[in-house]
Amino acid sequence: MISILAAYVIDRAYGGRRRPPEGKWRSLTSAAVDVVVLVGFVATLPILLVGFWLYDEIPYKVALGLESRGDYLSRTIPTYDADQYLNTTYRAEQIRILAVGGYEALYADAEIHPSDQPCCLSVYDANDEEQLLAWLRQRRFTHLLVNYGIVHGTSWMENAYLMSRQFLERCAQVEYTARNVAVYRLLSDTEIQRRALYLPAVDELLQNPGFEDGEDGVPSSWDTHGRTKLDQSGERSHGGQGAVLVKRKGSLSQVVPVWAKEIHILRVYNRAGPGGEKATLGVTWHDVDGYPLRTDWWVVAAAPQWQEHHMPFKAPAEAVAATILLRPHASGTVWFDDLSFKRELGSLPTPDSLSSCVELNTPEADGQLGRGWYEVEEAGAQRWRWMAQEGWLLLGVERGKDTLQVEGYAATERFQTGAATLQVFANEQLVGEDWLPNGDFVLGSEVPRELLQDEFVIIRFRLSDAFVPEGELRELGIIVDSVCFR
Ligand SMILES: [Ca+2]
Repeated sequence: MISILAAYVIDRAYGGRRRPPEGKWRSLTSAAVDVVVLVGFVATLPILLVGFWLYDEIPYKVALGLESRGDYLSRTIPTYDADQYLNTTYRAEQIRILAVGGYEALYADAEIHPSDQPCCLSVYDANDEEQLLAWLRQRRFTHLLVNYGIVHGTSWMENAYLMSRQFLERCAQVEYTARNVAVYRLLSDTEIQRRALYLPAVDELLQNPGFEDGEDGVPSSWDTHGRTKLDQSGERSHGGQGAVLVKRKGSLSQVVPVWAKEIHILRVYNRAGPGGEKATLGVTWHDVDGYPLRTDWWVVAAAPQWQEHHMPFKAPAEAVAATILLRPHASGTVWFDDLSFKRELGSLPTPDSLSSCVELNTPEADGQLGRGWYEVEEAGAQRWRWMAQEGWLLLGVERGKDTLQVEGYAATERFQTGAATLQVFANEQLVGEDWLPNGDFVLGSEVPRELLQDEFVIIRFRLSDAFVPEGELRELGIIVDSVCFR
């Protein structure tokens, strides 16, 4: 065990930014230490093997070459990955970090100060935005490194104005989150002023979402392009009096404020007008300068009756606004009514609470499930949960696991065509499409690394078909038992 501890001490002492002593003494002491460690290892190998799984905090795997130093540090030090993010994103002299709730100074290149040391305790005295910004700017802090694992258990930190949602939403930008640690960049005065123009006080981000206001065939708050018509007779609407008919090559759009990196849900009611079959819904994300970052497209069916569609979108980092666009897909005309665009989660990401493996036949899965799932059902010892034709969920991302495994049961004989395919999307990118067998199935899809950068990913399933069992009103797709990263 002594040798393990020796390796541990050596790694800590020589591992970070500190350099080992130079010259002859370095090589002599190093060689001596190596010999001692080697002899120690051989002597204690049996004990080592017995205690293999008991001492996760001690870097025996590193010493044995089973784990890289980076992986070991990342696993054992909560703020290590955040430090690496800062080290690779900024030059050390560019930034100055205030650490809230514990930190490891050794692994950050830039200057870092703990907020609970005498130097910085007075940051907790500030009770308003002006005082707090003045304090931070006077000391040239540019970033906050927050270890929520500690902050959430320390009421005087958690309740401080510095950690309030109000302050962080108005004056800081989340740049990085993982493992309950977040990095915030403090905004400049100009950025704060511009953000204040965007931040809404209401849940619903769209203006006039049910097309109840407008005149002369034009809905207020919406930009109309090409051929669109507001019908206020109440005879064509889904709710209230107004609905809009969008014809071929026409479109409706509106710019709304959004929260970077958060999930937003677009709800749309649509039905086919003359010649209409499908509708295209687009969300274009913009940064603070109005520059378009990306457009996410959805194509949904348009039936003769009104149909409700729910679509999750994840805002990119840097996004402050989005343009919502509605139009018929390809040709024909489509009616739209009763839209809604809201953010789904709270303001702060909740990284550690999302599991990378969800067992859907338990009620505990509810916290990660979006739309499209029914309640858990039970008969004897059996428990199961049906998905409708489409369903989505949030799945935590786990380092080194990029295969998405879906297990479930399909009764393909119940489908009209006797067969069905399942499409799997990760953050709206198609990552898998398979024919389902009749009976139990296990499907695996590789998820590209670039989709696994955040603490969670949106997984959406779409079936090519669904069925309504006799005597039931529910539309059923498949039973999903588990969705896991492996
Ligand atoms: Ca309406």
